[in-house]
Amino acid sequence: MKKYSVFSLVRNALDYHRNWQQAWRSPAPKSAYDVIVVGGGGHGLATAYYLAKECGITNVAVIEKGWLGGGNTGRNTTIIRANYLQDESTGIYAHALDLWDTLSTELNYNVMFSKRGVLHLAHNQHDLKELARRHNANRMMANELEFLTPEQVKAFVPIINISPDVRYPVLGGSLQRRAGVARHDAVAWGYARAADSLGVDIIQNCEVTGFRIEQGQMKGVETTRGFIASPKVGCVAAGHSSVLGAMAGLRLPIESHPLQALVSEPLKPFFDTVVMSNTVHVYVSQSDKGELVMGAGIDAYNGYSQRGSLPPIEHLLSAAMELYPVFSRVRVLRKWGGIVDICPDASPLITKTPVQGLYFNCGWGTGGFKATPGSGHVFAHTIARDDPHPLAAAFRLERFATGNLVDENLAAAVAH
Ligand code: FAD
Ligand code: PYC
Repeated sequence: MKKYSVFSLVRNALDYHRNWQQAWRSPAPKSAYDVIVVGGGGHGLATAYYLAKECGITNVAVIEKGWLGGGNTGRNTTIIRANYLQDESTGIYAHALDLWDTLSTELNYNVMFSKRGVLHLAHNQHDLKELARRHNANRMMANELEFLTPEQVKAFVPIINISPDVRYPVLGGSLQRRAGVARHDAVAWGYARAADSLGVDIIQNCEVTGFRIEQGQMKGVETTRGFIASPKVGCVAAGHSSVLGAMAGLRLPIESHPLQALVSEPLKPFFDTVVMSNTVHVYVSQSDKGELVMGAGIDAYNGYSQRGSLPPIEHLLSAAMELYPVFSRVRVLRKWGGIVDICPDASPLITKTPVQGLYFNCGWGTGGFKATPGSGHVFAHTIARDDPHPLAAAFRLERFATGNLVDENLAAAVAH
């Protein structure tokens, strides 16, 4: 893989990027691949990378209907944590967190993973009990969390309002110090460049419009650029998973909802951690550019809009104002939405399907960015061996028939 130096940056700036080497190729689709990955978000690109790097399958195409990272990967608030309730979730999210630690080196691309801690606030007795339960479950899995009193919360986040007189007073908090944030588009670009250098074809502006399935076996995908053959297709198309499922005759247990976020004007650094507040539906961090990055809950109705409606924004801003009164002088710069696909137990699907050679990785809902490296890693294994990776086994489609759900509605609740 080509190394870049500060001199190449200066040279490229001075010649107006005329000779800037492309980070990945844009090949025409071949007529056939060993594996096709549908969806060029972080999860799809990571899947392709690990297929090539760890499973020795390099004849792979990633088919993306728009541009890389243009889905939820480039629209999320980048919170990375591994403090879920169930052991199965701790398995996959902690695996992802381990991979985040070395991801910049692995990809030779700075994904700006910043372990600034993620603090979950409790605002009522129910929150306190839920945090305590999750806290103990994590400690039993050797996943270190710390419980903070309101005074310790105030010492950790000095601008927070811990007055008991507000609608939702701060009663405590649970802190995971090795959690944090990363740069979302760098994750997509880093995986794309690394996968491309291993021979993966990345094909943008190409929509999958159908599947060719014969006698229950995958034969390939119909696309806006023609038919492409492959015996194995992995769908990683957050927001549109149920649409793709329907193309194969599958009814997935997924609902799609818009989820919104916004940023403020850039400010000097003053908020050096991440604070999430499930009950009042607001989460806040400060980006390296200085913007306050804030998110809300989902729109209550199903939809495919990448804008979202005003009530969640109003709700989030009133909560933010109560918790952080100094924000009242800050201006909002822009807002946007993404389409999240949610399973009834708020856990993902990483699964084979009744169609031989068709696999789905979806249903990460409002919380899949943090899983990106782990999700790609175990999905590549699942596709390559046609057998679920041990960390993915609990997330099979069959759980909705057997009743072995992995209920994470509380741990995911800030945005659900
Ligand atoms: P995407 O990045 O959405 O990629 C899927 C791709 O599939 C898209 O690029 C799409 O164009 C493509 N596609 C769809 N249909 C087709 C087709 N027919 N043919 C070809 N391509 C197709 N998670 C966290 O962990 N922490 C957070 O702080 C967080 N905040 C969020 C805030 C917001 C506002 C939103 C919207 C989401 C947030 N999430 C968060 C969730 C997270 O963004 C997603 O779970 C994750 O990014 C999903 O990644 P992905 O690669 O699966 O999907
Ligand atoms: O899953 O941590 C999360 C999250 C935060 C904001 C949206 N999702």
